Amino acid sequence: MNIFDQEGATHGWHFDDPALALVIVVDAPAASQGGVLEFVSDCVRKDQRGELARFGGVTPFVEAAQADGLLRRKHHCAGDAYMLRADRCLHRVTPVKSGAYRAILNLAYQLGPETRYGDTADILYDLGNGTEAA
Ligand SMILES: O=C(O)CCC(=O)C(=O)O
Repeated sequence: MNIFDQEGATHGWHFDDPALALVIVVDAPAASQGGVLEFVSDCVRKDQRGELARFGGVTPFVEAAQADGLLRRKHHCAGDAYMLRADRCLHRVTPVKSGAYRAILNLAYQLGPETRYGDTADILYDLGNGTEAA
């Protein structure tokens, strides 16, 4: 369960280690208060992890995705749920503003017996600055 209850709280751009994320939104602020899901949408066609190095990091990759019309934004309300191919699809939740509260439950599913763990979610767990994805 992830709770954003402080100004600036964010996931930062990352991949998940498990392939699928079923996210149930427990509470969410208005879109104007942040907490909006952003993702690069061609993850079904290709695994974006491999693309990051070619682009030289997260920022140029996201800028290129935006230029190609692949950057999507989706605001969710309390009671919404969505499923994301989270291991192949770069995504983030935008920072929440002061006084905003967002809580989600992420049910994570693997697709196979082998698990590869990375470090792109470090910002989420306060393990790094999260500016680069591996
Ligand atoms: O809060 C969300 O909608 C996304 C959750 C997420 O990115 C994660 O748990 O890895």
